[in-house]
Amino acid sequence: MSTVARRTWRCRDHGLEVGRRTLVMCILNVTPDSFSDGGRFLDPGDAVARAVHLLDDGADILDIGGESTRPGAAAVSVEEELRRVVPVVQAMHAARPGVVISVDTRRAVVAQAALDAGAAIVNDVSAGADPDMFDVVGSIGAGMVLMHMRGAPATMQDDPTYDDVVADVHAFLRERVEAATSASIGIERLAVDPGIGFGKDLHHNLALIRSLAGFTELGVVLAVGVSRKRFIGTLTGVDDPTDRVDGSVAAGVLAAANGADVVRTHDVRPTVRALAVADAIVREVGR
Ligand code: HH2
Repeated sequence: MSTVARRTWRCRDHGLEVGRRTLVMCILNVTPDSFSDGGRFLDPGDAVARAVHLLDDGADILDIGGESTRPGAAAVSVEEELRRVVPVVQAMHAARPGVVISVDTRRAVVAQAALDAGAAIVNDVSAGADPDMFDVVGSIGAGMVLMHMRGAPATMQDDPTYDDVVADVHAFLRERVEAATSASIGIERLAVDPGIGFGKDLHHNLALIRSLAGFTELGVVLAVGVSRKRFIGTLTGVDDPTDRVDGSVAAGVLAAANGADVVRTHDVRPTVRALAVADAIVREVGR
């Protein structure tokens, strides 16, 4: 029997129901260098066509990013990040006004511009490190994802070590939730994410996915991104990220079974179908 509490994730004027079934956040990287879809959607027209396709496959949230955070990724200027992201948010908001758009950024300036263009969620892999970020999110009532990352993308995979990865990530996320709520972001607007692959080795990633249920105690939405990541390649022996769909779906399903409310993915159709089955078994509901 399901023990997942149903509640509403408030993101501007959207109320996303979580707990009944697992929500799917689809990934649209408008970057030249993202590890699996870089360079494919740089043209805004191509990006919008891709987004429409992902949404038609059943995604609940569209996550648009203009900076790759893969290990060793090159830095991007603010101007370039704005130039990549804002036109796509604008075009998608115009094409599908009801769609919940998330912007994957660490910069408050980019978050503000994306929110002005119609985004409703800020997905911040640095969990609000930019001193202006909480003000930007709080003043407009946006949703926010606070993700754990060890160090910076350029160096985060250089031999990451923890005393106890699950306890360390949990303590960090608790502190960031407290910082966000102290900065006047309502708890009903927050999500946390353990940041799979962000300064973690294979065993860290597996321990975190195995222990997700403990993060639900933070009392906010729990999001997880496993899609096509390196640990899937390590476990399956598949080098090409676009060929890691089945391993990604397996990890996404187990994340959901272990308590994730939102699964972030490049491969919407297989993920939605797999979660329909998983949710029916674990939560006794259909999509
Ligand atoms: N992973 C990536 C980027 N953003 N956000 C959250 N909340 N959780 C994640 O696990 C996460 C994230 C990295 O994946 P991707 O966007 O596909 O690659 P890149 O950073 O190279 O653009």
